[in-house]
Order: sequence, then structure tokens, then C-alpha cells
Amino acid sequence: MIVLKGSAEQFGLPEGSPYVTKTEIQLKMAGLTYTKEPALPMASPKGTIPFIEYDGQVLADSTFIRFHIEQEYGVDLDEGLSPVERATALAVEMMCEHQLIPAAGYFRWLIPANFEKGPAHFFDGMPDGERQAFLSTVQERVRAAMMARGIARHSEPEIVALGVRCMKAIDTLLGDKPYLMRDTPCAADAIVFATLAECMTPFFPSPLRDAAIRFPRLVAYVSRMMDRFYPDFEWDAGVGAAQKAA
Ligand SMILES: N[C@@H](CCC(=O)N[C@@H](CS)C(=O)NCC(=O)O)C(=O)O
Repeated sequence: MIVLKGSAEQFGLPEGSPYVTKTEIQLKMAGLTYTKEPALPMASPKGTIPFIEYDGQVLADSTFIRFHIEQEYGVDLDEGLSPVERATALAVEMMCEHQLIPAAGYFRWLIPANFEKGPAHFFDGMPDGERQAFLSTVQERVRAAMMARGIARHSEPEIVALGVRCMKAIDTLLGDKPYLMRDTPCAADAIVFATLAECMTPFFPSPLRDAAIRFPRLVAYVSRMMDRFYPDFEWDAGVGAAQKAA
């Protein structure tokens, strides 16, 4: 039995971490039975979630978990795709992981009001006296990581422009298809969905979210993926409310 170590239902999402969402959906795509337990990144051998435990072993990083799923259980999560479609799907996955998730992460972690209502609660269990100083350290560490990654070197309008460019590319590739490449989801749909849902959740107001929900096909795609992989979760992108407010 596989144990998926991740985050939890939070921030208006069935799973708070986009990378854990990717792995969870890929486990579901492969039809594997798993249980899920909350874990902090520091419990992972790579310092990040997701990681899995199986047969007394631990494996970290969503992509290496995908490789394990495919090799160990003989499944191909891109079954039916041509070599060019596989390459395209990988390019989109990389765009999400290396540009759109960092853009969304910026607004989740470095906008003080969003940090307070969201990630700051990861540390609710700490004694009050220590918590505030720890939160400042966490924010400094996240800002430094986002500087190293590049995203925090840009102004907010520039970050939105980078994110919208990615969303336009996904919207164009998706077109009127139900899923990214074909009529059934492929592996990259897991991270594309996770990324777009992270951008769209009304829990974290931001100009990136305002831009995301102006792509009707992407809004419909997120709802479609949500219905397919998290049928019990009540997803609400808040599009109607945003239109009324505009
Ligand atoms: N390449 C990793 C990235 C995972 C990742 O960055 N996870 C975040 C949560 S969304 C994390 O654990 N961050 C903790 C940190 O960077 O210290 C994967 O695909 O699993």
C-alpha cells in the first residue's frame, strides 16, 4: 500500500500543494490504492512534498513518484500520445512548474494578507512567543528562494504578465478539447489542473487570479478535472461573484 505524504484540503482546494495534487491525480489515473497523510516538507528526504512510503521505502519528488508508478505498476500515464504530443505535454508541465506555479506562489506567500490567512497557519501549533519570529524567518526564507528562482525579482504587473502568457498558451493548446492533449487526461493534465486551480482559488485574492478566471475554457477545464478526480469536493472558482463585482 502506498502512503502519500502531502498537505491537506485547504485554501478552497482539495489539496493545498500543487505538486501533491499532481501525484494524487496520477495515483488515481493509474488506479492505485493509496492512503494520504499530512506531512511537513522537512519530513521529506528532499525537503519537499509530496513524498511516498511503500514497502518500507521513501521516495520524494512528484516526477520520480510518477516514474515509480509507471515502472512498478506497468502503466503509461501518456498512453495513446504520439512522441510529439508527449514532448508537448512535457513542455507544458515544465511551464507550469517553472513559471506559473512560482507566479501563483508569489501571491500566496509574499502578499502579507494572503500569507496571514494561508501559509502562516501551517505553524499554528507553535508557542505564541516563538511563532511571530518564526513566521518572519519563514517569509524571509521564501522570499530568498523566490529571488533565487527569479520570480521575486519582477514587479507584480510583470509577474502577472508572465503568468497570463502561460495561461494563454495553455488555453490555445487546450482549445475546445476536454483535456490538454486528447479526449482523456494524460499525465500533464494533473499538474496543469493543479496549477490553474491554484491560480483560480478565490481564497487568495490577487491580480493573477483575476486574470485566470477571465479564461472561460480554463475555468471549465478546472471544473471538469475537479469533477473527474475530486467528485466529492465542492469547488467554486467564484467566477459569478467576480463578474458581479466587476
Ligand atoms: N520538484 C518537487 C517540488 C515540490 C515542492 O516544491 N513542494 C513544495 C510544496 S508545494 C514544498 O514542499 N516546498 C517546501 C520548500 O521548498 O521548502 C516535486 O515535483 O515534488
